[in-house]
Amino acid sequence: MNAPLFNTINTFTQLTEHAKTASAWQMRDLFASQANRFGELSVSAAGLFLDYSKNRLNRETLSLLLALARECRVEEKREAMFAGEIFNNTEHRAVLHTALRAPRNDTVLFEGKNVMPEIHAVLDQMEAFTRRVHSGEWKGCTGQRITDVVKIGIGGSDLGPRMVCQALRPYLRDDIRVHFVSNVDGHDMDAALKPLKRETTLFIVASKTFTTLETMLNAHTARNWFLQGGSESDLPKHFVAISTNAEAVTAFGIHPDNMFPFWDWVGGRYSVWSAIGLSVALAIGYDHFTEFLAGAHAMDVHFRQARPEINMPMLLALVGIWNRNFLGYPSVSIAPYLQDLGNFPSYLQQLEMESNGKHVTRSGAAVTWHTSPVVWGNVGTNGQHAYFQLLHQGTDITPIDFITTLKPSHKLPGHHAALLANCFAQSEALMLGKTADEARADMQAQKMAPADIEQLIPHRSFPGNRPSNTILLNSLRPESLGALVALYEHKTFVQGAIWDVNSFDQWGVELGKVLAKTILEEFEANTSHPHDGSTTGLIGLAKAALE
Ligand code: G6Q
Repeated sequence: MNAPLFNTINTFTQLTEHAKTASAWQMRDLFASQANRFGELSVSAAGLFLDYSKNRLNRETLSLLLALARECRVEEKREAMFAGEIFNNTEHRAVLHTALRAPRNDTVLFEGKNVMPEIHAVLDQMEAFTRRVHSGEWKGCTGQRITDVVKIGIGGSDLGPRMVCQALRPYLRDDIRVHFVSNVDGHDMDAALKPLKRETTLFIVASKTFTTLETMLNAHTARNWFLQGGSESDLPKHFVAISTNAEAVTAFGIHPDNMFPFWDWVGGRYSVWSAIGLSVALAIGYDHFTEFLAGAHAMDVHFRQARPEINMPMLLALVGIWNRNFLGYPSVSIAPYLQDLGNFPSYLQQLEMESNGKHVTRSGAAVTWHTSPVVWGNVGTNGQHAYFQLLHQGTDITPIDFITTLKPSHKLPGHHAALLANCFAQSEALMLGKTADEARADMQAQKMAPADIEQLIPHRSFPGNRPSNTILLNSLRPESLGALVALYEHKTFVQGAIWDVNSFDQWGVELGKVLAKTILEEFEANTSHPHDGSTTGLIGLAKAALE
């Protein structure tokens, strides 16, 4: 789909000019001059609330950004994705993760065929399997029920289920424990296996391609561990696979009946909604898994139907574009004020950076504008006691997404009010900063010596004017988590559409996979390939140590 290049369109020039004025604005003043700024610059959708008023923008900025989205044909591109067109143009694939969470009776066409029956056949397979495991009907090799699941997979086949299982901790069943192993570092698998018993453990090997080095090595290690005390004929009771590659699954020795398929039109980092979510269903129960899908679907409907002015993913994306491309901020920090969202920054890091960390347009021309910012972060309040110093007073300005819930899932008194107070205080402090006069008044109140006060003012005053969004959920439940993840998926989509990059390939990741295989062969077969001097030197040191 051809759209004019981002930096050649009219609104790009207008926004560039506008940003020159905006960089002098103080958010304090914007709040003072716009009485209902909070009401005007906030939006609700699918049970989520987004406050984007603490950004350096005004009504004119917003209307220019909305015009930018129109000029970049974001809505047309959105429809092309939902309609199953070959949107991933470098891999010749459709992009249909949204169909995975659509209701059974919807029609989603891909190459003229409705994909919904296939999707729901796999969901039915997942449901039947999950219920058999939970009821104890699915038995291990000695007739005992499964108590532990080891989910093996990496990247897009790991981060989603890992993040969701942590986020929905209050929903975890107490009759089954799900463990995640992703790293090829043997310490990961070793630690996971140590407390487990073969006869009550189920391994899920999740890999879209079923060729990924780390996952295949971990899967073989798991199989060898199992076979030390079990027999080949017992494997079907203890190993299932999730993949698009049936041939490789069979070659590994997993029975086709134990395979849960998905499709090449589901990108790895968009796959938690597919059979890749089987570990989630086992951990929290199938019904809660379907609530998670339903929450995402509610956000899909909103994204597809709401006018751009009140469209949450669109607005979140446009504010990000403003901060990245016009105000020039190089990174975005994610600050969930919720311990259970501890893995959410890593999840978003992959979603946004792998999707939009691109240097050419969809048609292969070099981009001459910035694409994905660096995405990083950690939970609050912990981050406050570590790197927030840089966010307040460092030389780079880093926009922050604060994410929290109005209600906790626990009943411990006092904690949630303290958490929310900190969360809101941070965005306020980042925005307001502290003037020299305010710092002076504080120190005078502490009866400090005037000479000390003047010396300390540069250190104890803050520039402020630092942007943030706040996303509020009522509580962290499967539906609201589904909506939150879908919000960021669509934000990523909109930004990729504006930057005119293919958000659904990952050739950089593929290169790393290929090169690692070559070097591994050099270790194992003691062959050598030509490399640069540094890599040759490092390989030599490792060969000597591994001998
Ligand atoms: C995701 C990426 C990447 C991928 C992993 C695992 O979008 O492509 O993170 O998910 O490399 O790949 P497999 O699922 O094929 O093992």
